[in-house]
Amino acid sequence: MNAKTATASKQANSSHLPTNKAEFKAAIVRHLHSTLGTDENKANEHAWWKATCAAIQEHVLDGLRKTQKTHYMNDTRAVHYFSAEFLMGRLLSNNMQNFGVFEVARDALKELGVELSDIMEEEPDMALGNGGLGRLAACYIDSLATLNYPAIGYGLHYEHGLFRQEIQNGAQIERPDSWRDYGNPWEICRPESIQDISLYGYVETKYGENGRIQKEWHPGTIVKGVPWDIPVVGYNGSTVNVLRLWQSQASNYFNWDVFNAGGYVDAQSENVQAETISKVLYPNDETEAGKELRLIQQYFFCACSLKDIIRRYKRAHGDDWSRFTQQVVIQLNDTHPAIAIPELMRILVDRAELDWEKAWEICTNTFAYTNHTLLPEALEKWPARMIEKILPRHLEIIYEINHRFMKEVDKKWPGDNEVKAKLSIIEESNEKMVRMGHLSVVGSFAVNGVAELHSKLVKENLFPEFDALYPNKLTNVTNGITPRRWLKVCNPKLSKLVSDKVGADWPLHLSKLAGLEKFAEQKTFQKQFMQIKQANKQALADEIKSLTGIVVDTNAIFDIQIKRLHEYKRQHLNLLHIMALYRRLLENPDYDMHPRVFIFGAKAAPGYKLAKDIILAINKVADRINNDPRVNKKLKVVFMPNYRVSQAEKMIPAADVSEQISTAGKEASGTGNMKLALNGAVTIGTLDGANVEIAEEVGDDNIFIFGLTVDEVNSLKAKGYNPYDIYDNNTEIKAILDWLETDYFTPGEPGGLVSIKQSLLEGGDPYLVLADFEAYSNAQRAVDQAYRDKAKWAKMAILNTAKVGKFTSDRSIQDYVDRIWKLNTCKIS
Ligand code: Z15
Repeated sequence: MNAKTATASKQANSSHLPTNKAEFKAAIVRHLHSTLGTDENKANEHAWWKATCAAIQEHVLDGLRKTQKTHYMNDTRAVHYFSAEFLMGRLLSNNMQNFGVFEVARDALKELGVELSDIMEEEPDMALGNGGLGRLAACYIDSLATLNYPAIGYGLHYEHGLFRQEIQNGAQIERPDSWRDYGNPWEICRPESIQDISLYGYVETKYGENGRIQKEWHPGTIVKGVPWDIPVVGYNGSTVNVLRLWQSQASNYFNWDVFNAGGYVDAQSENVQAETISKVLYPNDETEAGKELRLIQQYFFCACSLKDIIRRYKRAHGDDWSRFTQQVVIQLNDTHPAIAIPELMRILVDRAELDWEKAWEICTNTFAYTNHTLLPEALEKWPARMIEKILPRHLEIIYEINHRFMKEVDKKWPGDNEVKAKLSIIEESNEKMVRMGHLSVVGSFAVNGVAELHSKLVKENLFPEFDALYPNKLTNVTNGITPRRWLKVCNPKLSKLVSDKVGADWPLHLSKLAGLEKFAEQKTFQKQFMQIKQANKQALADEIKSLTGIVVDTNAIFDIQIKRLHEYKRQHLNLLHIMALYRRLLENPDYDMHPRVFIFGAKAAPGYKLAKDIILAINKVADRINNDPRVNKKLKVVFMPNYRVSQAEKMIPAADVSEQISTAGKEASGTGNMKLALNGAVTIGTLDGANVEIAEEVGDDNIFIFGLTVDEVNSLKAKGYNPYDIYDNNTEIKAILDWLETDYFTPGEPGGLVSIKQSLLEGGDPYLVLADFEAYSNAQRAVDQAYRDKAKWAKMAILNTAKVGKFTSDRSIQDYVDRIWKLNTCKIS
């Protein structure tokens, strides 16, 4: 670069942010020296990674400062996205792309002798979530920043995110995740915004002037909430919002009374208790744990966040609550933050001394609630006694909310005690339970499901009476994914090809992908598209080799199922079909099939026995097949250990086939289905969740739909489903299930995999695996046939990429804004 250009770029950029290659080189070296205390010769890859992050962070902090100032000056209405999980993954490549400095920073590093793709591997995933729900929250805050909406994400600063998975002898072993062990270069601690949070204790009833009853909560413990801000950078945009995560800390470093009495160790243990709150993410996806610590986590982050919101509101509006609902909307990501509803009531009634009616009006115009599941085991209920112990005042408030709600129900259905029992926030079982879903519906102004089918089932099956009582409260917002991370960043080759064809602004206007349709049958384009797929498959094959030692053929169909391990997602249906193919190949070495590699990635909740058994079974079957030269040329099975966001980014671009095979009615939406289709994988799937809408978009010719529909599932269950009828009459299914009981896959350990057979027979096959097996097997045959016709397959793959523009999370966010949040965009100056 010549001196003239350097001066020009400095002038254009008064704060001297690195923008060109020379400036990036200088900034990275400067950070090596003065942030990391090392130099170009001594620095290892970790140091280079950190120095690069620090150089990018200069842009981040500049954008953050401008955004916060602009939002403050304009007194903007903002959405506050409350979520127990944010599954962010890595941030470096995303932040570089979003500032448009990816190439220049990569070239700068190259001249310093450093490969960007190598140092990116140094970044630990920020895995503060389990699966779809947490990743959805991450996509949504990305889109909010990209679309220039004022928004804050609020959650927990877990010291340990989702466990790291190791596979030993085929079984899952959980190891602690320590994402911050060597420091996180993105987060900023904000001690000036620490909050005190009360827990336990008792409620005192006082009688004020003119007989007004006053309640005062005398807490038993106070813990500190320390906020950490993670900047959230919008694409091409100027907005940098924040994700604010709360860390718990003992409110006094020493309990001086105990300390002075000589109890130094006891005084320390007080600290541990408070600090336990944000220690670890609960690893259960879709199972409510019922543990005291989990409820405390939920309350802790909600109480911190509400105090934070109210402090900010009061700074602008003082004690005048009349404009609160104009400025603040709070989205509850599932019921995990539902305790925020009685907490806001407590603040308004006990602290601000508003009338109940006024407070309730504010509350019910502040909250909106997203339901993510119909599975009964995922619907949170808390024992009233547990709430009473931890949050005595909140239980009183919940009872009062319910009392008034029951009067409303009585008005609508006079004297109907059955409907009251059904709708009550309190379940009058042996042990009284608080139904957090009911509390959320009653306390919110909008309730949404996450895909058309799911929202319909929420209305018709989960909350039908609520829909009658509150017309128009229940609605749908179909999920989405950010095309920045899930195409632009993870699949650079395809991104470039797409940009060449439809223009470079598709990451902001994903429906422009439709411009690819006209090339779907063009030979040269098909060739380019499939060559990229082939290169991505080669990269994944290398990754598979290095992680598992398994060698796979990139001419084989790469068939991928990646998601949490759960019976309803039916990884075992996939496995049974793999065993069927294995059997067919053994019986007939000429069995006609295109070579296929079945690839899995999945974590099981540590306490979910059958899920762990399915992981074991996949690995044991994989071992046997991969080492059987009789079938090796046609069939391989890979279980990728430690599936996580950064692993997904490597797997998704390489997929030919996307497995979306849940029992109809069970998967609320799914989002991996969208990511895979966007990257040109063809779906084999049931009519469940967002698969239905994907099928609508891509058309029946470009997807393999099979299996029972929701209605068929219901009528089969109603007439009485008996899996033995299938087992007894289908020789292939019988042979496969019996195979599991032998020691064929578990040498020396007969019956090592029998629990799967048992769940499908004695267990009653609750997710209808056997009922859907034949349809699945036939659909797989159709996949096999289609793949052999290269031109046909290329066309299908291209049309998948072309037709899934609907599923950008920008569209989801715009739907939330239009239907629920009513925000205005705010351009950053
Ligand atoms: C979770 O990941 C999902 C639902 C839940 O109730 C919990 Cl606790 C965790 C998933 C759904 O299973 C999936 O279908 C959906 O796409 C995702 O939430 C995001 O809405």
